[in-house]
Amino acid sequence: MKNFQITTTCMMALTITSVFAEKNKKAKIPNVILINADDLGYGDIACNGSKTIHTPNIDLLAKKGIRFSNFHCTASTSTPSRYSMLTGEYSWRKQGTGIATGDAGSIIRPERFTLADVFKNAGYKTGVIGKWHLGLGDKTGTQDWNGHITPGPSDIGFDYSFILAATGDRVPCVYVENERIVNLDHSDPISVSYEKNFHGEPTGASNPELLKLLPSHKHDFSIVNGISRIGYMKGGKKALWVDEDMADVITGKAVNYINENKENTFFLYFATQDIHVPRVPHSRFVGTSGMGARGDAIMEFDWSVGEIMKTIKKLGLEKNTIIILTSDNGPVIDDGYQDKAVELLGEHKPSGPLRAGKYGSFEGGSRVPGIISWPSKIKPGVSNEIVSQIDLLRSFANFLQVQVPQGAAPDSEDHFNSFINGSKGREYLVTVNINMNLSIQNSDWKMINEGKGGTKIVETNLELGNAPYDQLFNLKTDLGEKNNVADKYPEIVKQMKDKLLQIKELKKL
Ligand code: NG6
Ligand code: CA
Repeated sequence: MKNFQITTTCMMALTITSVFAEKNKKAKIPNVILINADDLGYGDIACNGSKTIHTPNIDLLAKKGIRFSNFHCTASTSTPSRYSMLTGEYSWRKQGTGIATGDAGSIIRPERFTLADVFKNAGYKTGVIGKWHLGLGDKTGTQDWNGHITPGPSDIGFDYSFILAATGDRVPCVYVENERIVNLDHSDPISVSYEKNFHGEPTGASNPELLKLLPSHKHDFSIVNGISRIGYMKGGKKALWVDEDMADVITGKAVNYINENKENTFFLYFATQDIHVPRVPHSRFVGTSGMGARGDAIMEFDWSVGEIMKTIKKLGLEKNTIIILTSDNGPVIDDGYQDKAVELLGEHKPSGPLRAGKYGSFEGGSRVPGIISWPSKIKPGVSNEIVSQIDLLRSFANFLQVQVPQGAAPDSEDHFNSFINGSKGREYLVTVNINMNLSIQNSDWKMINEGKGGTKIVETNLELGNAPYDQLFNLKTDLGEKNNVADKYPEIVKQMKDKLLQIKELKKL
């Protein structure tokens, strides 16, 4: 009887889904392309006020859509930020959502309802191309890299995937297409370890003479393409990526994906490796920013955005395609390689007017570029409303009339109208830093909860915002978070702390 009930419920869900999918098809619902850059700071794009960088394609996108000045990811590092965006759940509710190794098991388990499921249930074709960093396979360190690496993106709503398992600086340095390594020669199998090196394999630490880019800290394990990484790998020579070609490869895949799906309605999650380390842009971008590898990688990212824009225009899809451009966390200058990013930075301010950047609790860590264009519906402009990537899930679900299962996406709110016409956004937003310390903000105030951890990552020269006491900043008058006014406004600190507690407790899964 129980089984019968479950089956009936499932079938009803399927029927409802397909009715909506059919209806949506007829209504010419928009394609959606979500471009997520890696470590791109608020101040790294010209349209956010920077005079030191040239980003013509991103600026054009902003001109056609809404540019948000208060657009947030939920965490100042990649894995938790991406986790929240795809699941609609704050990462700090779930263990194991810190920065993932390249051999991490799937962090978003197959039973989870995701942003990709929203689109899939609405009848879209769904694809992810680029940086994944959410784990693959069942358990950490046990994947069959030479076979079907499952579970993976196809288990959480993506029909198609062409991804890097983790990041550019972590092994395995191969592309994984639909959960299988691309160009794998089975006579040269791949082994991966985050514990120990494979016998006789060179590393950055033991063989620096083999390196074309030296590490500045850590990143001295296995060597691939003359660059030492985090983690050890062996084999798979034909499958190894060439960093200089990565933007061309993934942008090419994204363009193909759009071309192949021009008759369908599609959702493409395009997550670039730019501008994360190692920053090794293609030679045609080298020297274009006058700022060294970091600036050149921004130029390369801008090019990728332009290729996507050109493609939808050429196919006549521009009017009815929503493009969302954002970043997974704030900026960092030296993140582990001697790429002269610090020396050549000049006057450029990667966080713009914001304090600090990646890893930390200050605004530079989680207030990121945010642009949304949809030429047939959006009136171009600027919005100062608080919006967050975590709300994409419920916003699109409600827009597409897709039912979010009970208990799923507990922190995601419907702010479709804020995304599309800049109307009132979120009231409160919680963000988390690398030390798991929480902050809460509204449009006036930001309270960084007392927490543990050092004040700075010395190697990256980035403030973390940790303090053993509460900090309060008035974002309206002190966007740069220079003056901690917690002592002056204890009642506001209390109100923010109470709200944080309420959010923490009310929404336990
Ligand atoms: C850090 C790495 C950094 C980068 C980061 C993840 C060291 C010292 N630093 O641990 O280089 O890889 O993890 O970045 O190893 S993220 O954008 O993917 O979160
Ligand atoms: Ca990142």
